[in-house]
Amino acid sequence: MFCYQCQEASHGLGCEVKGVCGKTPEVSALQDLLIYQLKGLSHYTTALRVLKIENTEANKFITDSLFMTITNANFDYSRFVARIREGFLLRTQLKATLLQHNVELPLTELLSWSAITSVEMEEIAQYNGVLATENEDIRSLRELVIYGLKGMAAYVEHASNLGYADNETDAFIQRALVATTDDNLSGEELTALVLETGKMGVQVMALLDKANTTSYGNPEITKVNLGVRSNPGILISGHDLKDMEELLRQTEGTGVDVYTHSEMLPANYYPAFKKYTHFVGNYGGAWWSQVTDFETFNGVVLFTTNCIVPPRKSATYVDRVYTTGSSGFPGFKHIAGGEEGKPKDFSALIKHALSFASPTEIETGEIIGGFAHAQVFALADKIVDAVKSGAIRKFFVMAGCDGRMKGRSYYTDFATKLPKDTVILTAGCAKYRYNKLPLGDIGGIPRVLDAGQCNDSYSLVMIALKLKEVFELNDINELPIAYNIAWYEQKAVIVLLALLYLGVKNIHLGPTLPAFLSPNVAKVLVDNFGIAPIGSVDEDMKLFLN
Ligand code: FSO
Ligand code: SF4
Repeated sequence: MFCYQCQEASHGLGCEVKGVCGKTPEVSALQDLLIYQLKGLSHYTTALRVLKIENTEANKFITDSLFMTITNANFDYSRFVARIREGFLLRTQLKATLLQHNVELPLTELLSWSAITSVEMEEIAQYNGVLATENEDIRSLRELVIYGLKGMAAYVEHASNLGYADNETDAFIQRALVATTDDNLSGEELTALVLETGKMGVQVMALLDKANTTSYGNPEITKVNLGVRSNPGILISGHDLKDMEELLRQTEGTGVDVYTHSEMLPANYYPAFKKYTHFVGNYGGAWWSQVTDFETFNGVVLFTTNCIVPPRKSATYVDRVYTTGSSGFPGFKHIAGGEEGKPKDFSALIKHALSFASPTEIETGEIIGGFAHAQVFALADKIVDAVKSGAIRKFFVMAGCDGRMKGRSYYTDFATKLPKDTVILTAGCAKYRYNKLPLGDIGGIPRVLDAGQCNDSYSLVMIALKLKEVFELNDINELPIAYNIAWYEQKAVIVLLALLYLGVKNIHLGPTLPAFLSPNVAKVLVDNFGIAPIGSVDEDMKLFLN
């Protein structure tokens, strides 16, 4: 196997024996093959699009499959085998439709390979993974695009679950997948595609923002309870708000309480969810703390997306964990999607939850959040006054992901050492490094403003653009905002590409730079965008404050 798509890539180079994330070489091979298959399918869908034929089944297959290969989303070998088989059927169907219009694509290996058994699949995968592209710069650019597409696909799926779809995104994703198979594209052309991916990332995040806020209202300032009650509970993790809604609906009146974990915390900020009295609050920390949080939670857990950590051998919670959507893990029970237009059925999970005791309390108190764009715009006068009076000297965007790496204590130390006249703008699970610290407020404005999930980084951009307008600046980079972003997986890649597309410069990226950036590609990012790795807390603090 070879995989270098996330921040945990072994030795900062790539995982070759087994994923640091727990991905087996076999699953890694099937993920590679699925991506290879998606590239082939995209040749067909792109050719069909020229004929003005849109295949919604193929569009969904491609985005959902990309999502399945995101780090920590799906470890279930059998689900990938089934998917690839489904892909073959789809390919036959797409090919036949093209033929009906007298179009036949040349049957290259990419468009004609087949595999019946899983062993054959693994064999074919050996020659079609990341390393199949020999030139390391071309490989780096191709993978940068593909990882951006994976992140984008996750957001597309969430939006589409709420009934918001746009064919332009599908067309782009598929065109870009085709481009990664084109040996005639130069480094410059692929670099342009990277930026175009960022542009589409902005569009997709805007669409998801619209889907979330139209469906559930604008996030508002909220004190989220961290303690527990005495009923049995369900802990919901991941990012899918439609699943959140369905779970709250179906648990109402059953005597089961609902708590959020990790990236589902921002669900607490939405008006539509607040009306449920059995929605208690948040339990535990960032994704990687699940190995202890799920033990003490005592109840049933539902993963709607990544990040799943393979349970330790001693884990006692395996039989009470469920997955849905693109997520999966062998040994966890999977709840498939409802038929078109019908809600998912969570009744088995709810019944299961009733057989458990209440969660063990691991902390008490509250955290505050809900500072997405509409809420911050409502406070704009106050914030602008604070900047003008000098009460707020600088904002620090510290969005992105958390992770298990020891070096991530940098972010806790950085937040702690920031001067009292600075404010942190955050989104994504990176916030767990400092969101429970007593960092205080500036004239009633909390020093940590949490906009929501990683995709709500879009809100942070909206806030920056609003401030630019208020202060009548020409360039977003003239604002007193520094970017010190933590990344982990491919959703952070699309967020980063979106920021680059919007012209944000001098982003510091940590805890380490991506292994998939070749020295030359990294140089392009450094030279054109001022991207830099993090240093020591004290050095960086000095740099940012000057
Ligand atoms: Fe975190 Fe995981 Fe949201 Fe990611 S829970 S790491 S960038 O999936 O998507 O922030
Ligand atoms: Fe390694 Fe990350 Fe790939 Fe997992 S997703 S195999 S940790 S690079």
